[in-house]
Formats: sequence, structure tokens, C-alpha cells
Amino acid sequence: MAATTKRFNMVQKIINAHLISGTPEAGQEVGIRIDQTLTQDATGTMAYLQFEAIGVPQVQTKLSVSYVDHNMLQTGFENADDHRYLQSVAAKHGVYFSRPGNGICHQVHLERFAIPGQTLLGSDSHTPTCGGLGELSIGAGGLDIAVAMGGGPFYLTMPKVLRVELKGKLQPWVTAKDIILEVLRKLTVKGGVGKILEYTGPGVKSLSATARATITNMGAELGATTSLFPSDENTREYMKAQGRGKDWTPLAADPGATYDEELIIDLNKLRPLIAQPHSPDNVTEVSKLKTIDVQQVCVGSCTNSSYTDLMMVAKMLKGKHIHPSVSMTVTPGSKQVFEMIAKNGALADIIASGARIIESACGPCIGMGQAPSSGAVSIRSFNRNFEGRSGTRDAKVYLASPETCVACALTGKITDPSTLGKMPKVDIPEKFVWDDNGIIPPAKDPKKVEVVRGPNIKPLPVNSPLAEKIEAPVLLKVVDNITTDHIMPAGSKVLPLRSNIPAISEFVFNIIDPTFPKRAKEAGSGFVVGGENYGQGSSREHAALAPMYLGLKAVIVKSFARIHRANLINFGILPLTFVQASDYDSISQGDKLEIPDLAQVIKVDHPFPVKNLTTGKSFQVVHGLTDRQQEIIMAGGLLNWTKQQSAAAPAPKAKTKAKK
Ligand code: MIC
Ligand code: SF4
Repeated sequence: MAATTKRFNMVQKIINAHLISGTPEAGQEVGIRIDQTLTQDATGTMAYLQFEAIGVPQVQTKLSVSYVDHNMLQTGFENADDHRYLQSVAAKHGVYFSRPGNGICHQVHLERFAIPGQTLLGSDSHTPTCGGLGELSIGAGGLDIAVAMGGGPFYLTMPKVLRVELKGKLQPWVTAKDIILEVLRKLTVKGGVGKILEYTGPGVKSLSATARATITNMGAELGATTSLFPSDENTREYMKAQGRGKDWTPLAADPGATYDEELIIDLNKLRPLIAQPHSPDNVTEVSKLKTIDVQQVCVGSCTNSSYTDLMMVAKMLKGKHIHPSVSMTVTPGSKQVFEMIAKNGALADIIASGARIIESACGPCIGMGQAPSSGAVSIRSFNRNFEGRSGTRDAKVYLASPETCVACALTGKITDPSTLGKMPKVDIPEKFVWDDNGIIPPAKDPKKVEVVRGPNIKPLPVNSPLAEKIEAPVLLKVVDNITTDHIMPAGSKVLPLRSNIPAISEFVFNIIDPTFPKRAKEAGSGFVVGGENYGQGSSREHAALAPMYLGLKAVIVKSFARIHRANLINFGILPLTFVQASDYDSISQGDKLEIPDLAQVIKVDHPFPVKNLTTGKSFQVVHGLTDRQQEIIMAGGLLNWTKQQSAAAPAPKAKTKAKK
């Protein structure tokens, strides 16, 4: 009898080739070797302060890149100081530095660095963008990146693999953005938690590398660990046009590979879609909203700012004018895109239409400028439309393709682009322009580099080891789908404080209850109680670190978003889940809760009681921590734990090439 050969899907191939510990079965914790890391400035200052604290002199990865793209407005010294720190610390420790103006981290990484079959860990939730090129790309907190740069494995609960079969062909004016909006409509913002989406099927071939990257980018909004496309001829052509043909390797699932779940999307049936305020899964057809007036349109962000996106925008705007009641901004995703549209004249067409051009950066996506006017309708090609994120609390932000954005900008109303006639054609160029002068390599002689720290960079607060018990009030009770933008807001006022935890902690939960920081400090310790999908959205570890600084000891919820739960553990905050979701209703803000014998209950992954001292009742919770995570919580966080371990064995080795 012939022996049965194992057939692997793409996720299994890459994980197997990078496995350091654990069994790669859904639900089990695995440790994987990380080939590449990326950081951006808003999370990077913390990540490098943590890397310095770990004490490894040079990064141990194949490639680490530090991008500056978020904190670009320099209205005071703070952001500029952070940029200078990031540049010097990168030079000293073997990290490539993508200087301000070189572009948005995910766009630049896709263009210049992503390699099919490798692993990428990034301190930004949209790191999965590079899954569009077949790289297993995962977002995590800065401390996880610091550990990976030091050569440590990245631990994750092995996700289920969801096969998304794309069948058929997109109709004119229907784009990659509409595919991911359809997936969001079907699965919701929590439908991807604990899963990796693997795209297959005949429709894949019709999508360019940058179109695929739009889909993998916005897979983050599903709460998915990541999303992955095969590496095929389209991938090879894109990499060749980037002068990186030699880095290309094929990646495909074995015929007959198995999956945990399946979703079929018929591309023929898709229409232009739009996500309505205030959630990326609140999706409907654009044509259904045609009477709504529009005040602002923004094209850009890491989701839709590639060369092909901007060429489409230019072709649609050529010879036309933006509607007088609309303010339109256009952001090229990278210096490469900017330079190419400038050279071929497309930029002139965009300028002539009346659009406002913004430097290559995150900009309006993270509330760094271009906050809409009061109550405005803003149509954006971005990935998140959480309440208040634009910088204007009562703005109504919609998410749509660049094509839909331009249609709205031209008419002043929400407009289905298919009403505009023939769709222009845009191809990936045979050769992109690159010279990489925006990427500064690490110093040849690191010893000579002095790391420059401005007064904005404050020492990193570190938690203390776990106490014997927690007896503290419920400082805040919140509803389902609370985002990290609720917990730790961003925007132009708050982002410059990312390397100053005492200062930034004053803004914790500001959108929900501005009295939180004061009350937390007065109480000295406390709980937060929440609903489903708590902490969805960004990877910002400040949403754990700043509450920790204010005294938060535990969060009790119906369910967590992946990255935020990991960040809570990293900073020694207990993540607890109700055994009975209905117990949520028995707790009120202000109730005093008690968890005695902490050391005992942490050691086993069993339900244990929390006493509500105010009502006299008890309810059951679970922590679901692995043995390693239990130790981390006991130690008061990952940094303390890593230091404890650092004297131990050298970084483990793993095979690095994925099987074809
Ligand atoms: C975001 O889109 O929310 C951000 C800003 O890029 C964050 C990172 C951060 O808060 O610094 C993310 O997505 O992880
Ligand atoms: Fe930047 Fe927006 Fe992308 Fe976050 S989602 S990395 S803020 S462009």
C-alpha cells in the first residue's frame, strides 16, 4: 500500500518551516522563527526602548526595518525628537531606517522588502499587507517585535485556516476593496479572530500584487491573525518590476490540502461596496446611498495608496474638477509612488482637479491632520472608520475603493463609480522607479553611534510581579467591540506622547469617560469589564501599557481581540473571560471585586471564582493562559520574564525556507 503523503496548505508550509516549539494544530501554542520585522514610529519608540532594555547588541533577524510614517506633523519638538532617536537607535543595532517622507510602512515593505514564504512580524496591525506577496505577516505589540529582533521566537495560538475561494471575475468598477468589504460584510469585525484567511481559486489570478495587498491589509479589520495569497506569476512580475526578481519564490497550497473552514466569494456578483459609520463591517452597496451629500474625500492609507490606485485616481480626475463642496486629499503611499506619478504627469492631473496633495504618510487615517468639519460626511479609501478616529467626534466616515472615492469627489454625493461610464485601465508598470535613498542602512561601525534621546523620551514603566490578591473596583464597564482607539486614542494631539507614558496615560479612555485616568490613579488599582471583541483594531501596546501605568490589574470580558489580549499579558495585566457571558449583566461600574490566591489560580487553566464584594455574589472566569503566559503574568510582564530568561540558552534555530 502506498504511504499517504501529507498535503499542506500555505499557512502550514510556512509555519512548519519556521517552527521552533509546539504542535501546529489549531488552538495549540506554537513558537515560530521571525525572518523580518518592521516597526513604525508611533509604536517603534517603545519597541526600541524595550529592545535596548533586553540588551542584545545587534538584531538577530534577516532584516529589520524602522519606518517613520505616523507621527509626521511636527507642531512641536516631540515627533522630531522621536524620529532622531529612531534613526540613531536603528543605526546602532543593525536596523534599516526608512526616513520620514519615504512612505507608509506597509506600502514600502511590500515594494522593497517582502519575500514570499518568509515570516514578518510588525508593530502595526496592518502588517498582514505583505501577505499579498505570500509572506506570512503578523501584527503584534512592540514588545513582541523587540523580542523577535533579539532572536526570540514569536508565540501565537495556532489559528484555524479559512480558505477563501475567489471564483469568477470582477466586473468593471468593482475592485479588491469591494472583495474585502464583502468578506467583512459576511464575517464581521470579529469573524476572523483566531483565523488566517488563505485566498485561493480562479479569481486570484486576475488580481495584481497590489490588489491582493489591499485585501490582506484590511483582513486586519476581521480580527484575523493574518491573510495570505499564493506567490505566483503576478507576484513574480511585481517583484521583477521592483528589481527584486531574485527574491521571488513560488508558494501554493498542495492540491487536496485541507482547511478548517471555507468561504466562497463569487466575484461576478460583487457591486461597488461601502462601509458606513462607524464600523468597517457595516457594509452596503454604494448605489443604495446615492442621496447623501459628501463634504470630504480622502484617498490614501496603507490600504489603497499604491501606484495602481493613484494612477486610477489620476485617470478618473484628468480634465475634471472636484465638486465645490468637497475637500479632497490624495496621499501617495510611498516616495516611489509619488516620484512615479510626478514623472509621468499623473500628479499634474490630480493637482489640476483641485485635490490637495499630502506627503507620503498615514496622515488623515490616524487623525494626523485633515480632521473633517463638524458632522461632515467623509468618504475614505482607508481601512478604519471608528468613531472619533478622524479627529472629529461627530464626523461620519465611510470606507470605499479609490474609484468610489473619486466618483463622490466629482459629484459631491455618494456615487457608484459604475455610473461614470467606461472604467480606465491601469497596469502594473514593467519597471518601478527605485533608488532606496529614503532607506538608510545600519551603521558599519555601531560602536561609534550615539543614540540621541530628546526630553520627550521618558523611561519605560515596568510592572511589578503579580500580587497575592486583587481587591479593587470596576473602574469602567463598556460594551461590545471596544477598539484600541477608544482605550488609547491617537490623533495629532496624543500621538506625539507615545514615548512618554506618564503624559499619554492622561488620555486613556478619553472618548468614553475622560474621568478614567483620575479615578484609576485615586483607586490605585482596578478592573475594566467589557463585552465581545474587546480591544479590536490597532496593535498599539499603549492601550495596555498606559492603563497598566494607571493601575489596571485585570480586564474581564466576554471575548478579546488577539493582539490586545497579547499586549495585556505582555504588560502583566490579567486577561479574564466570563465562563457565563450573562454574568456581565450582574456587574456594575464601581462594584468592588476580589480575586484571592492569585498565585494558585494562575497556575492552572481552570475556571475560578471572582467575588463581587458589593453584591455579595460570585461569578466564574477563565484566563486561558499557556504555561509560558502564566510565567509572564507572574513575572509582571514579558520584559521582566525575558530578562529572567535572557541568561539562558542562545536563540533557537529553525529552517527558514518554506517548502514549495
Ligand atoms: C492604526 O491604524 O490604528 C495604527 C495607528 O496604525 C495602529 C498602530 C498605532 O496605534 O501606532 C495599528 O494599526 O496597529
Ligand atoms: Fe497608517 Fe492608517 Fe495604515 Fe494605520 S491604518 S498604518 S494609521 S495608514
